[in-house]
Amino acid sequence: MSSRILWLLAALLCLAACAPASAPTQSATAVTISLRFEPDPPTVGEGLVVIGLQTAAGAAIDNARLTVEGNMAHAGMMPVSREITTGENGEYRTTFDWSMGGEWVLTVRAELSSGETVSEDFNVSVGAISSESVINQRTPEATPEATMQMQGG
Ligand SMILES: [Cu+2]
Repeated sequence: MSSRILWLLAALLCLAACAPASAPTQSATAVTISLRFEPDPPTVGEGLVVIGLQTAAGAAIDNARLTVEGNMAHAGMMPVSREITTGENGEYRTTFDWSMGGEWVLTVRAELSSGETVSEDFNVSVGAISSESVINQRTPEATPEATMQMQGG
């Protein structure tokens, strides 16, 4: 097969596989949800998540109730969630504990004053401070050196 046909096949497969997931989760009210992080990009530990909420026309929405839930793809991790009830100039801030480095999906759900709910998923790459922090084993007591010292003493 030529590479052109392969590319077409890949494109078709992706269309079939991705179409349901990429369907807009937003309802009739056009609301733009944006995200930024401090630090940017986020790293393991406590950081700040700032969610921007705007109408399609670009007006700030301050009176929504937001929930943010972070999940990682692998099993065995507790989701991290936060709730924010006040915005300022369309910005909602919350501290967020990135408990592990790697790929996260952040689900932002906004309940508007009209009672309508909009939500959107964001993929977030969280940088690890060291390779060890990816698997959350930073306790010095667990290192072989510490164990040996204890046995020797
Ligand atoms: Cu994890």
